Amino acid sequence: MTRDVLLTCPLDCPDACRLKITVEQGADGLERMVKVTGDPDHPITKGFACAKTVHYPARANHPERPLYPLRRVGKKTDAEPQFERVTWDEALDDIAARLKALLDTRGPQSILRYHYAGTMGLMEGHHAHTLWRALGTPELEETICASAGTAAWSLGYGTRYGLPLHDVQHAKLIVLWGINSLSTNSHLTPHMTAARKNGARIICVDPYRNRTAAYADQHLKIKPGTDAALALGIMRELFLNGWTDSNYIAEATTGIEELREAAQDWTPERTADTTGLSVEEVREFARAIGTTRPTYIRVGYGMTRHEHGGNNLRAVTLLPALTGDWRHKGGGCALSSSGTFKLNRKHLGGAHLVRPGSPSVNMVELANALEPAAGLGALVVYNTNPAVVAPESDRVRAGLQRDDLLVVVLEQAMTETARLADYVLPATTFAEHADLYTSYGHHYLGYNPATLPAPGECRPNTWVFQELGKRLGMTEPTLYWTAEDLMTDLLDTDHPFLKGITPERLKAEGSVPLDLPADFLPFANGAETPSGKVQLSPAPRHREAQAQLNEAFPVRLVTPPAHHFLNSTYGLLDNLNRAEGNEPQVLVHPHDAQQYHLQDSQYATLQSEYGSVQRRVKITDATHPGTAVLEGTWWGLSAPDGKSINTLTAQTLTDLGGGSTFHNTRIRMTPVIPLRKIDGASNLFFRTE
Ligand SMILES: Nc1nc2c(c(=O)[nH]1)N[C@H]1C(S)=C(S)[C@@H](COP(=O)(O)OP(=O)(O)OC[C@H]3O[C@@H](n4cnc5c(=O)[nH]c(N)nc54)[C@H](O)[C@@H]3O)O[C@H]1N2
Ligand SMILES: Nc1nc2c(c(=O)[nH]1)N[C@H]1C(S)=C(S)[C@@H](COP(=O)(O)OP(=O)(O)OC[C@H]3O[C@@H](n4cnc5c(=O)[nH]c(N)nc54)[C@H](O)[C@@H]3O)O[C@H]1N2
Ligand code: SF4
Ligand SMILES: [Mo]
Repeated sequence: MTRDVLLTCPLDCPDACRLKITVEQGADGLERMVKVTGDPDHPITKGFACAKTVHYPARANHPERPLYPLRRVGKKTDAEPQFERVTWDEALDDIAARLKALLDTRGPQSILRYHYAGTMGLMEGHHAHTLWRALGTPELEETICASAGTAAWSLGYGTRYGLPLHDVQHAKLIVLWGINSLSTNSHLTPHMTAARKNGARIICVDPYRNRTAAYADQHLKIKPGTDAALALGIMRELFLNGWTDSNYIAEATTGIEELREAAQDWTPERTADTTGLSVEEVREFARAIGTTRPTYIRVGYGMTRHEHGGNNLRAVTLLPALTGDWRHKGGGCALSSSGTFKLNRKHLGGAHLVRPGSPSVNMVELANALEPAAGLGALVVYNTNPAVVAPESDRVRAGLQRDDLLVVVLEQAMTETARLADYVLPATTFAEHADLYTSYGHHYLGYNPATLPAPGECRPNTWVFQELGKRLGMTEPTLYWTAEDLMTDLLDTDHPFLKGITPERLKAEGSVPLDLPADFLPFANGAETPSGKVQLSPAPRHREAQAQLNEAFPVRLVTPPAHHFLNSTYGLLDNLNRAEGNEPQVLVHPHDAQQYHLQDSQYATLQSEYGSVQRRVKITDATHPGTAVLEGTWWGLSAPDGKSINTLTAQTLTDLGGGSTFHNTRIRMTPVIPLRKIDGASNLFFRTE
């Protein structure tokens, strides 16, 4: 017997799709999900789910999914971890006692919560932090993804607003700048295709020919980390040719003279030299932006994952403030639509409990935080997989393996982080718990009831933290809220964007559009900044990376998302690993292959300042000389050497927002000769030439 249910996708993706999920009753009488597609009636989802989430049932029903609380019995350094099943009471009593001992002897600063956006749910992703804030443990600076972009955007524009997706069809020029949208924002594609039918041209600015570059009419293959130079070069042409909107600049911006001055030295020749583009490409790109209204620029986070990523994004996103595109329906720029969700966040995640001046840890610097000298006694991980996704993986793993550190991991999968835990606590999926969802790509608020029974003894994060809270004597009422309590509080606001959205309506309709003005042109007359204007000062600058390429590390490695993965969420599914080529591959330009003696399909050692990995080489002119690309944060278990690509990446922080710099890594590549291969084993043995 099957039935269909509609639920919002919880994953860290701008599309926040409304999914049509077929559930079937098993022999045990319990319902499970068996098929996922998109809700055909949802205006954004339009009936399709992406190439990855159609496989969600395989991860929800995975034979290795943890279904019961597990306690480590073997050593953390064992190659195959060993756990024993324990009851929830045993696990929670012991964890609570150990946290209590730490609180009493070493204080709250000895305990760190570590999480990210494995679920975007406001309950299980955000409100789950309440216990830790009530206890006064250090704040976690959530910097691994969006913080450089957010900081850069907020300097210029204040709030993150994006235009409604259905307005994109009005654009006559679409620029996809540092975003592989066909993979990472796939529900934008129908709107771009509609615009193209209306005569729009599509240009992609990216260091390599990804799916999006292939879809675009033109690909500008920029050198990584040089976007500010390109944007300043375009600005110079805009000023010189009178392609600026002087009314908009006068009425809606401040700081124009400073920006004009910053741009004035960026001649097409200098811009071309810095960015690796031709003079002609620079001129033509500037002309296209300067003379096409409306121009819609969709920026991704790619350009922010560099040392000067904040300046890069700031420079690019200020272009529509010069052309006045913000006044044209379908024009302007989009990074995220998060700011549109004007919820009452006063109590979300215990925000009201944060103590002024409380210590904080930047999540990018986890490797440092796990050093014994940093004083942590316990790490509680949920909604993230740091053994794979955080920089300097070798040190992160060594830290997680410390015998004197209590590591508790709440998980839906036996990730490499879970495999290093003292306790693995089985977590529910989005179909098994109630939650609310905003979106960073559109304007619909979503609600999912708990729809399927939790398999085994899986529990929501908030349930686990409430149980720990009780054992620790915590009386903070918001800690014990249900998703419904939270929803009622979040919707307790008079903001016009939320007019008419009540908990009852959200529960009845499941996905509800915000009440935005029919013509939503959020920056047409200024911005939500201290001056009320779009702030062009301080003018963005181009700066060379400190981690400059040199003889020892002559190649820049970029590690963007893979089409069939969602960060590391689907890394356990063999079919999706196969769809990505079975194992991670490094894309190398023929010129570099020749220079470093690499052969197609053979292995190379990739060495950075922080570690080394071995990867199969794919020679392709998709990238350019001096830039190598490796798509996807694969599980180390799927790599020939068992290591994550983040073995190579640095904890270096961005210029603005203290963000991650995953696309900034300098490496050298040397060939490897396989000594012996054991069939079926994940470890191959290699000798480096
Ligand atoms: N299929 C899929 N979808 C995803 C994800 C996934 O893993 N897989 N992850 C989700 C998450 S968490 C996020 S944050 C988003 C991220 O989605 P995006 O914003 O698309 O991803 P980025 O890593 O920011 O990289 C985007 C592009 O920027 C390019 N890039 C790198 N450096 C530079 C540069 O200096 N300048 C320019 N112009 N481009 C550069 C990369 O080559 C890449 O093609 O996607 C979400 N959606
Ligand atoms: N080299 C390199 N590294 C990167 C990136 C890159 O582009 N290159 N991208 C970075 C970016 S943008 C991001 S956002 C991070 C993302 O990295 P992560 O935050 O680690 O995201 P995922 O890898 O998707 O892992 C999320 C985990 O949360 C778990 N989870 C999901 N829902 C729940 C729940 O309800 N409860 C519990 N307890 N667990 C749940 C999932 O099972 C999954 O294992 O990776 C970063 N790392
Ligand atoms: S991962 Fe993104 S595109 Fe895929 S179903 Fe979820 S929200 Fe939609
Ligand atoms: Mo992200």
